[in-house]
Amino acid sequence: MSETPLLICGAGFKPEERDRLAGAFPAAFVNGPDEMGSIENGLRAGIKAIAYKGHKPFGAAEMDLFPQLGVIANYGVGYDAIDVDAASARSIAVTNTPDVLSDDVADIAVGLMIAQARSMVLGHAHVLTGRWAEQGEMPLNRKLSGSRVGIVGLGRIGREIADRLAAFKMDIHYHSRAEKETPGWTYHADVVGLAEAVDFLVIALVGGPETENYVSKAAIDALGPRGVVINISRGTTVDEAALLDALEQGRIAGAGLDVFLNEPNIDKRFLRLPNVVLQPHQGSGTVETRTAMAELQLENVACFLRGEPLKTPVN
Ligand code: 8YV
Repeated sequence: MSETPLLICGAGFKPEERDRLAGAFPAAFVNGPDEMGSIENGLRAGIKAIAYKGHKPFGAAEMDLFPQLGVIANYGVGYDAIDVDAASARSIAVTNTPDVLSDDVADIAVGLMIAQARSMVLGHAHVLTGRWAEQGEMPLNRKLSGSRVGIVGLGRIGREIADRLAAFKMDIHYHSRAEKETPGWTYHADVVGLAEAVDFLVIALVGGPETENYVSKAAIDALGPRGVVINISRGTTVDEAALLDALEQGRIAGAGLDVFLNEPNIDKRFLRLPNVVLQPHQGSGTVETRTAMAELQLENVACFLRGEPLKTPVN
């Protein structure tokens, strides 16, 4: 093994996550793929594994900087920032951190639905500003239990969301590439048909070019004036401009969003909307889950550097 086989890449790593990786293997650090070009040649030549955290593009040009690179271990289930085809073409393995975060992301999706439907952010302000004492009850809001929900993408996270909402006695509809074994749930072959049939549309897709604007303007229009969009996947999966137009014009009832285009510098139009609940991409952001994600990432790095099979390969 060369002296420094590991590159830790990502300004978002917490100090303890960085220390843990660097404690396991001699490591260098950069803030993002855009800084890889400035790593000194000798160091670059020895890098065999990269632990990556972030959403900045990591493509072929960056991979080619490291002649011995064999694995990119991503911190996160979504690896849309990494050009996996380019990695495969170079025999570089890519790993991710599935399963360990599904509960938390599903919890946030349900939390956003309840917060949006029950006006919990407005309710909080009603208490804090003294309006409750001065003006009395806040305006009535809307029942969530028993309503109709459509899940776009019934993968690991989508299914966790659906299971939770089934306990809310909701009528579960879904769209995915193929119909699944889901007794009592209704499959829709297209998203517009799904949106037409439900009031809450929850997006649980993978990111990347194949799902860009998957929830289109037509789907948002089909949702109608009682419709609420919940997105815990990636900002790219919905036509964000069409969503903003519909929210501003009251053509849908609202949205609960954990993900956006251009995070964290999101479109300022979101900040002026009264009918949204917004979160700073914190779906997996609990101490327990982030610890498990960091552990799985490290395990993948360790397996690779020790010549053992990878835990969670994606290519
Ligand atoms: C991020 C996520 O990984 O797992 C995913 O795909 O979106 C998140 O958990 C997290 O924000 C770290 O970048």
